[in-house]
Amino acid sequence: MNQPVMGGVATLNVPAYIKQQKLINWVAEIAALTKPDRIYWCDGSQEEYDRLCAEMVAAGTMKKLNQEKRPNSYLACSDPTDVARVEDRTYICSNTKEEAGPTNNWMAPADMRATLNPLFDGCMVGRTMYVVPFSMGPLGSPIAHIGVELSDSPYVAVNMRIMTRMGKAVYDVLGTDGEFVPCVHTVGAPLKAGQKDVAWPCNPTKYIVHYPETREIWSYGSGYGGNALLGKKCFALRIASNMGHQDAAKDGMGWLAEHMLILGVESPEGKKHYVAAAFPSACGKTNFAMLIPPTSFDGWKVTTIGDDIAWIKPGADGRLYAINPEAGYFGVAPGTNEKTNFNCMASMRENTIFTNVALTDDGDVWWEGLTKEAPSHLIDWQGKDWTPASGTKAAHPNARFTVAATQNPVIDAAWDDPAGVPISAFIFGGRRSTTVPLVTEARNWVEGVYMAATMGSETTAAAAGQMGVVRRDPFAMLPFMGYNMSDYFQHWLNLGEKLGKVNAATLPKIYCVNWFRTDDQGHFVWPGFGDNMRVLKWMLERIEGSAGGIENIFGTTPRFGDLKWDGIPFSPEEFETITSIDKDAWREELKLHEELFTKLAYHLPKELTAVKAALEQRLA
Ligand code: O2Y
Ligand code: MN
Repeated sequence: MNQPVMGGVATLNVPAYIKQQKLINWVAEIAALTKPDRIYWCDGSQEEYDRLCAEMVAAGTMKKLNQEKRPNSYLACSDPTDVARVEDRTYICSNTKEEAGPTNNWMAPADMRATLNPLFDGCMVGRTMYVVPFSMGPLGSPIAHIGVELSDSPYVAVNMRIMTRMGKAVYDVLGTDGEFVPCVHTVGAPLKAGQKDVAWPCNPTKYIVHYPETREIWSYGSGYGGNALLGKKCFALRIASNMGHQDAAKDGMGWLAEHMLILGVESPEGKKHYVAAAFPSACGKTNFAMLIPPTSFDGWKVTTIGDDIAWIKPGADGRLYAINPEAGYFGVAPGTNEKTNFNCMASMRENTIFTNVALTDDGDVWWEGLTKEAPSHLIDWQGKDWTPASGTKAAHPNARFTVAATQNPVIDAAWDDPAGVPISAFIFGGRRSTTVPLVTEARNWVEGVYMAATMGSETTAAAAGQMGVVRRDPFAMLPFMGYNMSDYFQHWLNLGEKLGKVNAATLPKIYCVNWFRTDDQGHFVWPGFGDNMRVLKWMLERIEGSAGGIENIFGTTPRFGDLKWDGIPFSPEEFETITSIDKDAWREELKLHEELFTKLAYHLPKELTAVKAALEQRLA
């Protein structure tokens, strides 16, 4: 291969197995801009992973945990200012503001490039640039796509190995002219000659930038999670949602990139369906994806395809086929325990990277909610001594674990199937203490799209005095939309219409759920977790045509007797508390839908305003 001349910085040393000149030229171009001291081409091997982790242990970025208690596992603690996704620094730089829409930050691509160029110039001086090739989805799957991330963070390289199919084999799929999404990431902390590094380099200035037209991602200043692991939210949701929409202009259908878990549910009779479910961030998605049915549901099985993101394409048979583009879970640790998610705890018994949890005196990890009682002494996520009397959280509330999907004891047999799995239903869930019933089946696709478009969640953090305010989060995609939200609604409507014409019988059913209704004292009424199986079973039977329900103003809901109650003392009165429809509350709710629609007025599909008008009529 032709090795382009470098601008007096690191030599490229391209491995012989890389055959694509366009890729090599791009790596050379970014290296010339960012000026790393070294370039390292990741091969994705176990040896490489172990070596990079050992280097991070030596550098103080990670601690190796007690090998007996947590084999091959590490703890990384970030800079206290770099602990979560930065939505206010995230941009969709489409050619026009309208294409990004009113829910996204936007800057004209040329202006953003002019802003970023000086920041990226020399940003990797003193560091190694890791070339990280990855496939989102099973290698070579017709639903999968390839990305290459250039990053100066070894933490990113090892996390990407868990979270994606990362390594040498990706170059075989890429060949001499395959497409890839170029992702450039820097922690934004160049090192001067002789300057000592810090454990978690980052920069107070942060930019997470997407250029949809050229399908590029540029991330500056953060080493954390969704800001830095660019295959996840940046590629698999923002860029991919845009690609799925653009592709509709080519093939008439396009595809969907959704903030959805995918699970399989099988009845004792062996009837199996796959459902995809969208919930806003930190709403128990991983728990639902790994649900263990109550003991009274003997013979029912729930298996996981994915816990966060789904790529969904129409098949020739008119069905929708979904893959999990990821290969691992980057889940929230606090609140996770053997009771809330046994399978998740089992997944992270070994080979796990923990970020921002607390360290126990015997070299294991701890976080709030892991055990009833906290240990008497810990080192907290900021490296300080901690006791229960400290009055602070030992783990950061957004502390994470990174584990391979293959460690999940209930991984679905088809989780890596390049063809994907057929989707029988979509579930949309918000966090609402009032108004929205436990479960409602949409009467048709358009009504389902309306439910998803208007879903909302009450803010749980008392932050900024926002407690209890409903934040609209259409399709749980608000922070992850790669184009105009109203065009996205239209894309869903178009897809449903076209699929319905191929085969109306296999068009997925759409459900709206709410596990979070409270009683007069503000206590949750629905037990949630494994008991959500009762709702899943009803859905499955609705799909099969065997379960009853009653039609109301908003769709079809189960009556008390339509759900299986064995093994739980749940009364019809309690059921009424979480399923009743308060017409006055709904009149207020529809005013809030109107507010949302006013904000999204540009290109808002008229079908949705028609659904709203029909709901208003029924309420009257
Ligand atoms: O804070 C972060 O960077 C992680 S955000 C995240 C991680 C895994 C799955 N979902 C989310 C999310 O915010 O939806
Ligand atoms: Mn998520």
